[in-house]
Amino acid sequence: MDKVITIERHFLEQQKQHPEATGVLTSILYDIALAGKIISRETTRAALEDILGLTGRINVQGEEVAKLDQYANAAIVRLNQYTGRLAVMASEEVNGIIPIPDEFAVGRYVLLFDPLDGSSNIDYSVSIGSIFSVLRRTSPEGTPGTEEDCLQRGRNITAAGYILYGPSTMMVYSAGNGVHGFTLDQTVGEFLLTHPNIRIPRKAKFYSVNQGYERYWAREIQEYTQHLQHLDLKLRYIGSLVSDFHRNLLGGGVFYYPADSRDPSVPHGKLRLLYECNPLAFLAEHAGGAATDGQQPILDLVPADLHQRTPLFIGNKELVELAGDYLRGEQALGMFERIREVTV
Ligand code: P6P
Repeated sequence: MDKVITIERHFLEQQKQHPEATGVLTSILYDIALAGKIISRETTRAALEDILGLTGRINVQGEEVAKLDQYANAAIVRLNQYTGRLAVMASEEVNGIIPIPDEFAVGRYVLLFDPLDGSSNIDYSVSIGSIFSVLRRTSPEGTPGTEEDCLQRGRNITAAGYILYGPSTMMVYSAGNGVHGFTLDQTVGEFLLTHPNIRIPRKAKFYSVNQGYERYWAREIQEYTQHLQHLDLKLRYIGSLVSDFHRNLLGGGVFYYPADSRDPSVPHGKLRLLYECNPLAFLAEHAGGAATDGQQPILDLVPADLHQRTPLFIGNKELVELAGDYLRGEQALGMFERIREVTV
């Protein structure tokens, strides 16, 4: 029988590799894992407790807020605001920054999160997920955290990950030393290490994109997609980013949500830089993959707004780079020599 390693034990082992570590980041990651267990319990019971469905509210993204969205957001805020570990938080569900209430001490870290991504799938029992990233504050210690603390390049991320609420609940994270996956054992309430040192397989199996929007894409992306089809990749698209990313992380493939002309008010694609693209790009790069906006690495983008959107190409490094080749006009349909070795 393999060693049984809980996520807490793993956090501590990772911390030991940083002699200067004070244990604060470890505690933040533990609090996020605890929030994940609580949210997992609620997503499982949602239909039974009539908290399925919508609140009637519209969030800052102009999207209908599901009751579980609201619950997940509140759970993460409540579990983190009083600990004295954070200077400020920001959420995909909240318009501005989430300051630490005056009655609590202010800490050195910033927590950015999408409390329940893919929530439109909740009513259809499709897997959904929470996504997070942790960064060091840039504003002076002891002062209230600021929006600038949140508007940092993804390259500054200290740790990031997601909790996937699917057939099993999994937490996948990286603190910059490998990407590691844990599965929740509901009987003991512990996340146990099941996927150590995840690396994106070099041989791609899947491509993931909403082809229902194909007519709204740039011609280069239409050709890129035909190229992927010629490589006999399977189309797998759940419409829940965490699930689509997780499958490609483990099985090998590329996910993309390109810019499209569908809605002129949203010209850069639907996904949010801070809450979805940066944390997953951090994981992808630490798993040997890549993530770009089609032109440059996601992690190098300098955010100008808390809810900034960006096109996203993420997963298998060669397939992500191929998208850039098409967008720069360096690749055209039919030139296959560049990535034949990736998929044959
Ligand atoms: P579409 C869910 O709402 C989400 O933000 C991501 O989880 C998912 O990848 C994307 O939107 C799906 O968007 O336009 O294909 O339905």
